Amino acid sequence: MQGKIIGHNYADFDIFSQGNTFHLKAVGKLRFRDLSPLVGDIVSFNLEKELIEDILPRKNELIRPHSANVDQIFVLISLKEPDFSYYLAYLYLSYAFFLNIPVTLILTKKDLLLETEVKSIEEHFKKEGFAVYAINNSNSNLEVIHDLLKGKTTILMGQTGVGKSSLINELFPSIGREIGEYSKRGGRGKHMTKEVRFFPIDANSFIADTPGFSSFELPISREDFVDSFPPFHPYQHQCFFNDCNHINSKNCAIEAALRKGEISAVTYDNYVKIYNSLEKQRKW
Ligand SMILES: Nc1nc2c(ncn2[C@@H]2O[C@H](COP(=O)(O)OP(=O)(O)O)[C@@H](O)[C@H]2O)c(=O)[nH]1
Ligand SMILES: [Mg+2]
Ligand SMILES: [Zn+2]
Repeated sequence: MQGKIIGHNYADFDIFSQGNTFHLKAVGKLRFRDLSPLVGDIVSFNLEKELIEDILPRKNELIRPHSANVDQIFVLISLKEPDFSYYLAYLYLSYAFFLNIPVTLILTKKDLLLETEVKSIEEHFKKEGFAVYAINNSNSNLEVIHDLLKGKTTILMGQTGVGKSSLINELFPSIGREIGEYSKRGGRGKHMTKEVRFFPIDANSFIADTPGFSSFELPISREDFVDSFPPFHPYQHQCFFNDCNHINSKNCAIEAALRKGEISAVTYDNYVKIYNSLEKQRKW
């Protein structure tokens, strides 16, 4: 039989197959192949022996959150509480681009910000070619988001408190995620989501809610980041130097586009900020 690993607790794996969830262990020989089962893996298993016997080839593998076969990433950034941050938005969008996984930007808590401000942030990202939606978890028609999930394995990324669990509960009340209170005083939500777990929505759709991370935890080298910043993609190979980092460089296509107003100053400044945060980071 075949199924998908939707969660695990040390060496115990939860496998979803044809509407049922089985709890199985992995045969030792997988270790010799230097393969450890990951959440998201499609595996073949033996129900009588209660063992996972093989892992099918992976479409992709993410280091953070450690998982496999992700079809799309939803980056959730709150418009308020926590305050909206271009920096965090670009951090996650770059990570998805680096992984070559389709990404949708979801701006949450639109009820807490003026309509005009929401529109201007939305427009900023639309202009750069991103798929972007502004939502309010407590009062909105989330059909569009619901439809995007069909037939896919989707990971929600974003800082604590942006409304990831609330969105899952709003779309699929039976999943019943814990909602953390966003504390205004501490400026941080409580950490409630610890490990990756895919929740089956139907036979071939899954959704996971993951903890956020900072630029210091971004598993991308500085060199890879230079090629992974989505708004710069239309200008690739146009700089004078092949390894141009687009910061005070000679004949840089990005800096030229910035001067012409084709690239926004906000976007460029956040690129530099993320680039500098990766400076002292080890290579992956
Ligand atoms: N005003 C407003 N609050 C929201 C919205 N979505 C979630 N919240 C609140 O934000 C807090 C954090 O939500 P939660 O879903 O736990 O965020 P997570 O940490 O990303 O999973 C909770 O107090 C929610 O009630 C929204 O659309 N509007
Ligand atoms: Mg949560
Ligand atoms: Zn350049």
